Amino acid sequence: MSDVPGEGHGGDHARAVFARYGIDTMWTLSGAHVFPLYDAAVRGEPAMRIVDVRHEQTAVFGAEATAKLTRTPGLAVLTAGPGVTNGVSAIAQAYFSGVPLLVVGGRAPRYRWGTGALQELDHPPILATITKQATTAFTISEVAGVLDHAVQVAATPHRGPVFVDVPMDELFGQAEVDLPPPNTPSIVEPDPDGLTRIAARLATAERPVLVLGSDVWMDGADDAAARFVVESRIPVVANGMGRGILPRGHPLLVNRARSAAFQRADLVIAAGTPLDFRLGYGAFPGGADVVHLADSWDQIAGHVQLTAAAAGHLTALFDGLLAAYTAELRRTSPDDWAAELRRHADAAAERDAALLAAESDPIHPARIYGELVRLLADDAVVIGDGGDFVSWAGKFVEPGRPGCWLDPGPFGCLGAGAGAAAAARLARPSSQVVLLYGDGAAGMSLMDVDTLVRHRLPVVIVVGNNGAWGLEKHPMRFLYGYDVAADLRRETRYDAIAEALGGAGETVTRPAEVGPALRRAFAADVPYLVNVVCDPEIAYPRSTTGV
Ligand SMILES: Cc1ncc(C[n+]2csc(CCOP(=O)(O)OP(=O)(O)O)c2C)c(N)n1
Ligand SMILES: [Mg+2]
Repeated sequence: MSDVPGEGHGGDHARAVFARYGIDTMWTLSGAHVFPLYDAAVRGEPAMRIVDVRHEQTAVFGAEATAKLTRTPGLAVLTAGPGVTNGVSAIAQAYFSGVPLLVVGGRAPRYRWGTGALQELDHPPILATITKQATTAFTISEVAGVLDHAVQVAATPHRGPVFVDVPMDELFGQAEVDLPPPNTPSIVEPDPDGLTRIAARLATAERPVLVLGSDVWMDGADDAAARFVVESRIPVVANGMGRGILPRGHPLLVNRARSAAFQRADLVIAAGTPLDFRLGYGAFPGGADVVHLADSWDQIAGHVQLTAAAAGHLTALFDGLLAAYTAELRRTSPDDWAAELRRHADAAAERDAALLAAESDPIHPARIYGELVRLLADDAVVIGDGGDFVSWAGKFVEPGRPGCWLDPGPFGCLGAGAGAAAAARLARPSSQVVLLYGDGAAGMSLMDVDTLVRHRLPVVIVVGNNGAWGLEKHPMRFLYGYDVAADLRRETRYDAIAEALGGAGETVTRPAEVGPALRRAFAADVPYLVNVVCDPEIAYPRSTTGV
């Protein structure tokens, strides 16, 4: 693909930018305002893949998951007005999760602006607070340059979504335009003195814990992080896309001993994750010192008294920290501490064994995971979209590799499931893809099983059907002694919906049926939904409410 789109409409110019950054998939739902982008996608050489969905949120969630799985910016094309506003929650989700995303919006024609054209809405002010940049390319001659810059902004740490809309008349127009010269992204090297100070503190720590978060994966630092852990022998708690950097079964992976780790630690190094509600806001019960490592300075926590912080390219950061630590005279050995946490983690796993094999009727949600985890290959992609049902997954499913776990991140928006599942099947054609839906969450994107069917994207879908918005029902009961607006129907046949849309599935009501049903789902060559009717009275034992 040439860097010179030359003569063409605005869609051709945009496509030249997409090609420059390896963006080969367009997530969209049709609207006349954006037709030139489709025209360029299908006429280009090679043609771009267009994934047309049933709701714009699925387009953006699909683009977000593409970016998470491939570490290439995702692309969603949304038609003007309601197309863009339907994408807003998913754009916010990508913003909170630091995911590079280019959202191109249609826009009412420039020559009619202010006269009441269909869907005439000024989008950038709506998007301003949930994007790194939201702007309009007002003329066709600006399209390539504005988009090129926007992709670079999205992909520069700390990553995030960007939005560009183009007036319809300009997008349909013709012009001869060159792309701006390619720009080599600058890499922010961490400050070596800062790393030396952190290494010195680590050398005196008796009970250090390292937290690996999503940005470690997104910044391509998963290998460097694993090297650092293996050499330093520090126990690890992983969250978000940091899960799998230490594969399941690794002796230093102590997610199952998380409470003990944070209660007893004297030093917590949090890498590539905000010190938010998921990490007790950075105030650990045992009063641990806290070191924050991030991909850029603007991510370093301002609300925590940090012992030290470092920011920059996370691979350079882990490698630099390892070199500095190796040069230190170690005054403590982390091995006894790691062994202590290992014992906690193993004891937790033993305690879980009974739950995972529970024969109770109605089905305990943990039983579903008891059956599922033994069927998962190392490279299986697991997607969580729901409340309690997905919290159980977080406890029981340990990925075998990095880049295989998709959760909503700190924005916690239900509804990403179908888009994420489609993206996962496309990004990992030969891997198992499992979508875990709460029955409530399922209602937000189940219609996009149609998209999975039309695009021939077989995935395994498991609905934890407790007939409730469980994660809200139980806390409301706890607070008020009753609950309201929290009930759904366990009789609802989510599998029949999948079937009606061209997929397949079955309903399971007995514990012994779960395993065989999952095996049939993995063997199917269409999207296959296993609707597991489970116990509404079981609440996930939660230690944090997120507020
Ligand atoms: C878009 C959106 N709306 C509402 C919520 C609030 N919320 C969080 S969890 C939850 C319940 C989810 O129910 P379900 O998917 O059935 O999972 P369960 O907790 O029952 O296992 C709700 C409503 C949210 N996070 N996102
Ligand atoms: Mg539910």
